[in-house]
Amino acid sequence: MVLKRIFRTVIMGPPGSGKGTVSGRIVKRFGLTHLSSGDLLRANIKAKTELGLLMKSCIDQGQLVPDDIISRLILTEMRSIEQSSWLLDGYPRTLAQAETLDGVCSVDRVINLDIPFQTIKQRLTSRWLHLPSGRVYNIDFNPPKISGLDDVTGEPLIQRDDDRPETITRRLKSYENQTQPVLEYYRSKGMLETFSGTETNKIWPHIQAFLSETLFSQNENVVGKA
Ligand code: G5P
Ligand code: MG
Repeated sequence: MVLKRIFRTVIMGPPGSGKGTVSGRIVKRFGLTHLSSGDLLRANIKAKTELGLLMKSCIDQGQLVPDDIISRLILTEMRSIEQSSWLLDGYPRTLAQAETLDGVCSVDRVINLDIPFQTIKQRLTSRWLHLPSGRVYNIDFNPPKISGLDDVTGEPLIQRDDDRPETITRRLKSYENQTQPVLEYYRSKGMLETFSGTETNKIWPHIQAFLSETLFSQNENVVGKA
């Protein structure tokens, strides 16, 4: 008999390390449900919700939004996917957030993208985004078929306000100070799997092999999308 269970995973890495790009591939290949804290915040900003308006300046300045606000937002959203296997992108990124997440569920594995900061700075200045779906493009790496337009919907692409060079530097600093301790937290629990490199296409086969092994080993089959 095939055992079916839910698989809960987190993807971590500095700003621009490819969390969104790799998440898109994991969703396509393994059917996990993707939940990105940054996409959720940007959707709130676009919809001009009270929370979005409050958080916009914080995000544009490259600072983390307060723990209680992001935790409430993410945990509310997680209720609708609790019966699916999921992939959290961008949360948790402080120790307080990691402890909050631990209080509501147990994470199975944490994928860590270890990409040099210099590589990241070059990538982010040429990133383009389809805001409604979170699909990311890059002029050098994966350009849209038609310049400035989303491949799937044909809608216009935007550049993120927090992708200005001085803001990128601040985001990397905040990653070092506030998020790297979370990596230690998961490493000490034996949950962290690190993938190092400068190119997503070279890292991806290793992530794919790791997930295939983890998800389908010992006759275990995870539950995909609900
Ligand atoms: P986000 O939205 O979570 P970040 O800063 O963590 O933002 P970001 O910028 O979204 O991360 P990413 O998802 O890791 O980066 O990377 P990506 O978008 O896939 O790839 C970056 C670019 O590189 C793309 O153009 C892609 O096409 C290209 N690329 C990928 N691979 C390659 C490659 O091999 N070669 C090349 N040349 N290009 C490549 O959070 C935003 C803000 O929201 C708040 C904070 O203010 C944060 O700054 N926030 C939170 N605050 C508190 N707590 C939380 N948990 C929060 N979550 C979000
Ligand atoms: Mg992202």
